[in-house]
Amino acid sequence: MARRALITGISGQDGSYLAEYLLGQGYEVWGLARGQANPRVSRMRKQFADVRIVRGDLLDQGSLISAVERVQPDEVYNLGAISFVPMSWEQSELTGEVTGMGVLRMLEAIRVCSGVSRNGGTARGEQIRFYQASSSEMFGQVSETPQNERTSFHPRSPYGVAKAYGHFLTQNYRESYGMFAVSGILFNHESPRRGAEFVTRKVSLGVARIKLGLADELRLGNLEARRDWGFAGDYVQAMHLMLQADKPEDYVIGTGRMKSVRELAEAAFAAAGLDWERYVVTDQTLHRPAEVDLLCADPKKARAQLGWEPKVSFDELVAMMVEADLRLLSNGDDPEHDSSWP
Ligand code: NAP
Ligand code: F7E
Repeated sequence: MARRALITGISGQDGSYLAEYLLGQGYEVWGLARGQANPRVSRMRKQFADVRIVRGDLLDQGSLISAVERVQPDEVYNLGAISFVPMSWEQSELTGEVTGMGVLRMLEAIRVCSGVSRNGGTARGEQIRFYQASSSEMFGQVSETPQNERTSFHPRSPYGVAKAYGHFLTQNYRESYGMFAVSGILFNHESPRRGAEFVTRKVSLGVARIKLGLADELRLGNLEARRDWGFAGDYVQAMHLMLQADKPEDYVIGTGRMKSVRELAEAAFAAAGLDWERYVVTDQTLHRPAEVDLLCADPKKARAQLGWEPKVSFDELVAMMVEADLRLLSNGDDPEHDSSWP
C-alpha cells in the first residue's frame, strides 16, 4: 500500500514542491486546506490533480484531529504558518497562534489519534512521523557563524519567537512521548513559486517588469542584510529524508554560502542584461524594527547523516527566477501583489 503523507501549508511554496516530490516517490498525498473558497488551494488542485484535500485550520484543534483521523497518515509535514517576517510585527498575536500554537495543535492531534497517552505508550503500536518547519530566523542575532544544530537562539521578530516555540515543543513531544517528531532548521529557500512579498521574488518580478517596460524602478529596504539562499526544490527532499532516518533528530539545511541583498539585486539585473544601480531605489520605510543582519548555514550534519546536498547554486537560482518571471509577465500574467506588502 502507498505511504500516506499529510501536508499543512499545501498551497504555499514548499507545500507545492513537497507534494510534487512525494507524488513522484509513490506517496498518497493529502493537503490540509483552510477557508471556504481559498484561491491558492484551487490553483493547487489545478496544478496537482493527484493531491487530495482535507479541510482544516491550524487555529482549530478539532479540525486537525478530524483531518488526522480521516487521512491516517504515515507522515505529517507541518509547513503551515504566517511566514512573512514583517507581517509578524503587524499581526503578532495571529502569528503566535498559527506559527507557534499551530504546532502544539498539530502535535496534539497526532498524539491523540495515535493513542499516545500522557504517560507514554502507543495504543495502536503505530507511529506517525512528524516534520516541523523550523527556521533559521530562530538564530536571529547570531552568536556564531556559520550556524549549526547547537547554535543558540536569539530571535529578532515575533515570527522567529513563534518558530522557536514550535521548535522546542517538537523536541519536547519527542522527549515526553517518544514520538518521531523532528525539526528541519531551514535557511531561506526560494523559487519561481515564492510569494511576491519575499525579497528574491520581489527582485525577480521587479527586474522582469523593468525589462519589459512595465516599471522604471525597484524599491528595496536594507541592502546590507545577508542571507544563505537555496532552491526550495532541493530543500523539500531534505524534509523527506529526515522522516526516513532511523532516529528522530533535528537538522540544519542550507548552502553554507551568504550573499547580500545588494548582491542579489546585482545578479538578478545582470541576468536580464541590466545594471542594477540605474533602477534600485532604497526606501527606509522598508527597514524592519529589528533586523537579522546575517544568516549562514553549517549543513555538515545533514550531509554526513542524510546524504543531503543542495544542487542549485545562487546564480542558477537567480537566473531561474528572472527567466520564469520574464515568461510569466510576457504572457500577460502578474501575480497579485498586495500593495500593503511592498
Ligand atoms: P508560504 O508560501 O508562506 O506558505 C504558508 C502556508 O501556510 C500556506 O499554504 C498557507 O495557506 C498556510 N497557512 C497560513 N495560515 C494557516 C492556518 N491558519 N492554517 C493552516 N494553514 C495556514 O511558506 P513557505 O515558504 O512555503 O514555507 C513553508 C514553511 O516553512 C513555513 O512554516 C515557513 O515559516 C517555513 N520556513 C520557510 C522558509 C523559506 O525560506 N521559505 C525557511 C524556513 C522556514 P493559505 O493558502 O490558506 O494562506
Ligand atoms: O527578507 C531584506 C530584509 O522577506 C530577506 C521567510 O521565508 O526566510 C524568510 O524570511 C532580507 C531581510 O525573508 C527588502 O530586511 C531588503 O533582511 O525575503 P525576506 P526573511 O525575512 O529572511 C526565513 C528563513 C523564514 O523562515 C521566513 O518564513 O531581505 N530586504 N529589502 C527586503 N525584504 C523584503 N521582503 N522586501 C524588501 O523590499
